[in-house]
Amino acid sequence: MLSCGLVGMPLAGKTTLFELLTTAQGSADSHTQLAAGKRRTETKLANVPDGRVAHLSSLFRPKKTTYAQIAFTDIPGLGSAGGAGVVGGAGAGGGSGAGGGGSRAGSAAGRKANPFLEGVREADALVFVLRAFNSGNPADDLAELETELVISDLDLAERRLDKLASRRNPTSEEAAAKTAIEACITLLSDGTPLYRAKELPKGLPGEGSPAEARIPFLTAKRVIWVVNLDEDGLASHSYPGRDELRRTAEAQRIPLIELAAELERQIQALSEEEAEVFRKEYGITTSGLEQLARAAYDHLNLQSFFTAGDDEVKAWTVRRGAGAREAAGKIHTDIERGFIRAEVLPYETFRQLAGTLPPAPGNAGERVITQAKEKGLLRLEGKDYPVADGDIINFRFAV
Ligand SMILES: Nc1nc2c(ncn2[C@@H]2O[C@H](COP(=O)(O)OP(=O)(O)OP(=O)(O)O)[C@@H](O)[C@H]2O)c(=O)[nH]1
Ligand SMILES: [Mg+2]
Repeated sequence: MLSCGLVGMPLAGKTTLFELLTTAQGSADSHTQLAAGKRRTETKLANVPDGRVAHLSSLFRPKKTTYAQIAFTDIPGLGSAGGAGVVGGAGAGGGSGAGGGGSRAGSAAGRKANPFLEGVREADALVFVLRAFNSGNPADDLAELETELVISDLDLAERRLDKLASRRNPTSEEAAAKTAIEACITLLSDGTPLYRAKELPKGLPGEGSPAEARIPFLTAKRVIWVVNLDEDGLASHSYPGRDELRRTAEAQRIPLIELAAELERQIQALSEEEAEVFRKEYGITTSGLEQLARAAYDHLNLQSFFTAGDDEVKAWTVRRGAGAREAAGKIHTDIERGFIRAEVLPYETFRQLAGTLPPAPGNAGERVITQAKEKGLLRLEGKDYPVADGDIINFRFAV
């Protein structure tokens, strides 16, 4: 499952956004008071909103409907409130704000004990929460956040470099890695987080390398920028440095989302009718969760395919470019191993067909599939068929 870590300066609205993303509309605890300055790392799952799943479910009327999920983690602890200088300095990890962690002379121990870096490390993607309310300037938050992560990566790069430099007879991979790490250090020393570089230096131990050879750079993770606005900012579409931030985001292909977490959270607690009125008033057409989920899927090259039947309608997540057999493996290794064929119907075709069907008894979803079969629209695909976003798939397999 895709995991996204929320990071930001103190009081940027991380916890507010976290609650917004992970609390279903109208649910009982949507009024819970935020624990101010909460330092604990917390993870909760959110359903990825998808109108296609809802539609399929309304026709198949299955016993169970399962949306794709994203795990969001509220990662506190960056900056003065949660432990100043979490990276670098001797007090790495503890910081006075954390409430007396004892002495941490050895920086290695500090690194281990640092919940902020630990949280960042575990996330697939990072959501930078940048404060634009109360006269905050998101660009300042961004700069501070990036500096912290860059310092941590520099430290990591230098340690790896030392290790490699001590090799007597380096392999060609090790020699290439050394050059690549040096290039990373040049970028990082310049203050450039690796996700902002046009491409990563060639030669870094990648997917094919053993886990211990890979270098878990924090700034190489995919990043999404969220500018957290107040009502006025949302209404006027303005905040300090907006034009430049948007230009940068576009040039570097970084998803930029502007939302008002606190306002959306208040709206979330209302009844659906009331909420609709307020959303209209503020021009909120897409919820924060939907915006973030879309950006994350896009940015991480992920897509959804569906399985649909009497028992369950379910959205599955698979990387773009994955073949049918790999997609089958998401469901069960048996289906992957015994893969014979995939019966594929794109959701769009399903939707159009469903629109032409007169009412009749029986499972409406199944009737659409039968129609598609009769019209020759249901395709039979082999194991290498590249799955497309929105494919409704029935796998034929034998074990
Ligand atoms: N006006 C406005 N206030 C907000 C917004 N988001 C959060 N706040 C307020 O800002 C304060 C801090 O919000 P939190 O969500 O606790 O911020 P945080 O980043 O989790 O803070 P720490 O965990 O203490 O670093 C709270 O009083 C929120 O109500 C927003 O979009 N607009
Ligand atoms: Mg918080």
